[in-house]
Amino acid sequence: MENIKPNLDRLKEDIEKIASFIDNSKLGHTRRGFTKEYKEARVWLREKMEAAGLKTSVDAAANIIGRLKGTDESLKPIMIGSHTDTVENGGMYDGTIGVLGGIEVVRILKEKGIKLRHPLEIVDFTSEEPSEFGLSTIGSKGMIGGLSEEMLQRKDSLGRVLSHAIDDLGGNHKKIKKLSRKKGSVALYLELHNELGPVLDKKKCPLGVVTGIVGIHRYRVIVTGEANHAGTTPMNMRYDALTFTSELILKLQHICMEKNSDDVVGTVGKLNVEPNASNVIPGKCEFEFEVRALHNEVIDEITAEFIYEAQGLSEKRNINIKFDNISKSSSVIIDEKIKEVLKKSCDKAAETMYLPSGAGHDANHIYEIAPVGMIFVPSKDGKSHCPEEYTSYEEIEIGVEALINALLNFDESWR
Ligand code: HGY
Ligand code: MN
Ligand code: MN
Repeated sequence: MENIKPNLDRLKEDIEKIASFIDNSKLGHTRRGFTKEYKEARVWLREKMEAAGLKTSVDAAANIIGRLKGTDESLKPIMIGSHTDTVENGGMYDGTIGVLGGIEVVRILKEKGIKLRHPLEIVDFTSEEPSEFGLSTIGSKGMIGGLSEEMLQRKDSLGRVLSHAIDDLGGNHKKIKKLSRKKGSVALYLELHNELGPVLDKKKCPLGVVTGIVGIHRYRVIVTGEANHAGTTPMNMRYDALTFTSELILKLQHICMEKNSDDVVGTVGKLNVEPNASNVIPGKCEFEFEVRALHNEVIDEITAEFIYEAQGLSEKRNINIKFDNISKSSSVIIDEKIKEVLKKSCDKAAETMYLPSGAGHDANHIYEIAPVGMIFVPSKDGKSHCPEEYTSYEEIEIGVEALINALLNFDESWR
């Protein structure tokens, strides 16, 4: 069959349009989940889906779903998805190219008169990035019934409750569990994403087939020392929560670097200091850390070692420490058969290599109910989650072409 390419001008217009729904007071692209910009972007997105011929709905977890009928409606749907929220001061491609690329696939199929056997669902998953509620991948967790009552009751800094925020987006938190998708109810999940890392760009390879996706465990840690006068308290009479926290941060780095049998990474990316004044010894610190690896056992091992070491240090310094798990997503190893079909589909579009994903994705959760596959396009200089994030339109075009090939191949052969 001839190579089917997306209409790049149209796709480009969509990518640039959604990039206009941002918080202009921030750097780069900021469209945080549940904000005004996010809601406006999603109204526009839903209209785009309808215009492409998709029948849209919003599920209980506020995911926007556009459905295209298949010629055999007894088959389970193939799902293509990603997200349209961003991190703060983020880039314009993370997530958006997967959703908008999916809509472009639908338009191309229609123009070419191609009918799929399977029903097709294009999904914009609710708030994929870590949200103000201390939770990421809210929509995909919700879709599989993985949002616990405790999670739904979490509050953001303004005191808003997650369950209400989901309802406000058009979801229905009371029905999330009941209406969740069960194992086997989706034939296959595909996601096109920018790599968010340096491998493809460095190797000058336009396409990647993902072999596995890291699992992520996140914890909130509260360190309680004693605030006191920064001038009058001698160095050996202090219970400084921040110097202790610094020791912990370096400890996590050390443990992760020592463990080089697997590509494990650990990060403290969020830290609050109280009272945060130059002449007061910090009395309290609150930070969040995450550990990621391709094997869940490695994450468990590293986390256990860190917590053990931290507790030892806490006794030594007489400073209290408390750990709370915020979230755990399991790693994914992609099925051999899926990798094979994706490789064949990508090879037809451009040179392709296999690589793992160091970023987490909605696919981590959808994997609980369906086989998943991911295609990556390059991120220039490996930059992402920052304003410099960049993928050229030519690279996005190749990615969508590969996605079309993959969809057609799976639609024909997938059981
Ligand atoms: O944090 C992540 O890995 C993803 O970009 N949400
Ligand atoms: Mn991201
Ligand atoms: Mn993403």
